[in-house]
Amino acid sequence: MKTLLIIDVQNDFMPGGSLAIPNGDKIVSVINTMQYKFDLVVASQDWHPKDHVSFASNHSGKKTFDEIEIQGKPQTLWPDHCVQGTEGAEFHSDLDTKPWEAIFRKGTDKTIDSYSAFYDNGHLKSTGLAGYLKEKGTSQLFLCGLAADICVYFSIYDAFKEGFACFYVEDASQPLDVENFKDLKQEMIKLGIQIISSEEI
Ligand code: VGL
Ligand code: ZN
Repeated sequence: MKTLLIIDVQNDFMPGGSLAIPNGDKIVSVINTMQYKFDLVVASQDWHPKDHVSFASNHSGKKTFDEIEIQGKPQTLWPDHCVQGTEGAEFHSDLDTKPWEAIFRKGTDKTIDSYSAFYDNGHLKSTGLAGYLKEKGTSQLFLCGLAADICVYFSIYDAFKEGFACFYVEDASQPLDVENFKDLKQEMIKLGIQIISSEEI
């Protein structure tokens, strides 16, 4: 059974947003078309409280994109983004959410960041997504969205570890940092994750 998992296609990650991904808006129409080819469609939504630990604004003397340590783990400090209840946290207004069966929110705990839609960055708590997908009978999991080198990458990695056959849909995703993503893509290929285009589905 084929499931599509759409990662964080939200206003703050769009050009003009607080944590803009270059060409982030280009994937919206691709997703709108391809999602009807799946048996099940689910999405994740980055959903932070205002006082979230990943925001540079909550660390005096630090600026955005600084690296700090939190509970012994490296943490990039981001601009405020996807704050619960704000316009920036909403999905892109052209995105067709009708076929989505469920939305999994992440990053809701102010003390830890959560790039993956499955687990927080410390792998301490599960969102329940892996269990949900398994109970629904997912065998093949297709992932897309924003940002390819951050939340999509970490979600794919966890999905692979959970035993799903994973496919990365390249034209339905965009990275924050193209150079960084080149290496991550090679890692994905080594793991056995298939890189495909939406037309191949
Ligand atoms: C993301 C950085 C911080 C993402 C979320 O969706 O890729 N990146 N929070
Ligand atoms: Zn975030």
